[in-house]
Amino acid sequence: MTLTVHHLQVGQSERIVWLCEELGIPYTLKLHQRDPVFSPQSIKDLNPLGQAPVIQDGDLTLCESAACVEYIIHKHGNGRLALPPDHKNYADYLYWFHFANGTLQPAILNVMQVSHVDTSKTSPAMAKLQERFSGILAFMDARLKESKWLAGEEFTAADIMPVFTLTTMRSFYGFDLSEYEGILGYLQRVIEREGFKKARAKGDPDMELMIDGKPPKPFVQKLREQGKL
Ligand SMILES: N[C@@H](CCC(=O)N[C@@H](CS)C(=O)NCC(=O)O)C(=O)O
Repeated sequence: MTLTVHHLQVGQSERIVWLCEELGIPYTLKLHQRDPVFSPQSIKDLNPLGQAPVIQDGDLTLCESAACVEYIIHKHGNGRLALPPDHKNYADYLYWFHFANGTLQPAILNVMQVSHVDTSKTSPAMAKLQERFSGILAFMDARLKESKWLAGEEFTAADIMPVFTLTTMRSFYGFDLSEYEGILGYLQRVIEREGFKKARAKGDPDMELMIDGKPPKPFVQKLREQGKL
């Protein structure tokens, strides 16, 4: 069976490319470009919800980042990059793995979506959502000051899940990370990994790393400069 990973460039499917490179498993990578902001027809043909990641393995087509990560780890990676139930950091692994799409990514999506409606950005609702998101970043920051990787001393899939939100997502909603030294040190450790470098070279060779404190240039601004929007 050949594993195929569909990656919508500048998007959260970067996690799956990165996972495959960290595991060193064979896979076919199919790149898709945004049209100009949302998914192209090629992704809609694979996923009725029109979102990436999508993986294919024989007759199977599977979506959702966390499902794809678990599937690949257990079907193709002999369980590597997951911690087993008898590992002392098993609960940490589960917590941080699910924190990424259960808490971190929804929180910034809330801020981003409300900011589109509340253009003054000063309403009590907006202030509350911002405060909540800052609290989440501070919580991660504290963890990453005491621990090299999110689940402990070992790099795991719990690290592959949240990095999109801390980096690439900031080109869609530009939050500042300057005050979070723990997170910035962590992102530096991430980009030094061979698996990460290989994934970036294959999946998004033209995209900047977005690991600085200050937010990167907005994705829509780049599209405007390229005359695509
Ligand atoms: N919870 C889903 C979210 C997937 C998702 O929102 N993907 C974005 C990429 S960042 C997408 O496909 N956007 C294009 C669109 O919605 O048209 C997952 O983790 O797989």
